[in-house]
Amino acid sequence: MFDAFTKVVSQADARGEFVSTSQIDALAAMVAESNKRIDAVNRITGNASTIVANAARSLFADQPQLIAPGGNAYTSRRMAACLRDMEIILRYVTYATFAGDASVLDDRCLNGLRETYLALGTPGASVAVGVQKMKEAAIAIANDPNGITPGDCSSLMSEIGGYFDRAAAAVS
Ligand code: PEB
Repeated sequence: MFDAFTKVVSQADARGEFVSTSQIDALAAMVAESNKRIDAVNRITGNASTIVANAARSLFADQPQLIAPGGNAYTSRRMAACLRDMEIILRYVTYATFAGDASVLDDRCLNGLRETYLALGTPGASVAVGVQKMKEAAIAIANDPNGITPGDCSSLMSEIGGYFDRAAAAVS
């Protein structure tokens, strides 16, 4: 598990080189913008249950077969497992956002997830739709200019979107 700094160190060490000035500049820029990152993590974390519940409601409205008898989210036990999975994925996206690096998401959440869903008979493509719905909601909340010092968060939002896309791609 890396963050943006340890990733650069690990890559430099693998080449036997010092950290380059361009890498230092990039990390310095990340530090300069770090309040945005922390605010985004805070907002997504504070709204996690709303993000999960609304995304799940919308997924089941679009794909009612999931909650019909025989569906993979039918029975309270499976519904609970489904909501829990969405929350886990969202939680790892917040970790990756905080760290500025996807490796925690990859190593601890997405690695083997496709195979797990295949073995369970859980439709990965539907999980991916749920993840995309969480992405829209999370970015709308994190990027809301109200109640916060306004600034340009476009590159951070595309970074966060990329973590959701990575999760969706890993299961679909
Ligand atoms: C991954 N999900 C499930 C299981 C595991 C995961 C390991 C099997 C064990 C269990 O049931 O608890 N666990 C989860 C995860 C990590 C982890 C992401 C990462 C660290 O440790 N069903 C649907 C929807 C979807 C869904 C499409 C969006 O119809 C999910 C939610 N996951 C779902 C369901 C089960 C499950 C298990 C329903 C239970 C399946 C079953 O028991 O038949």
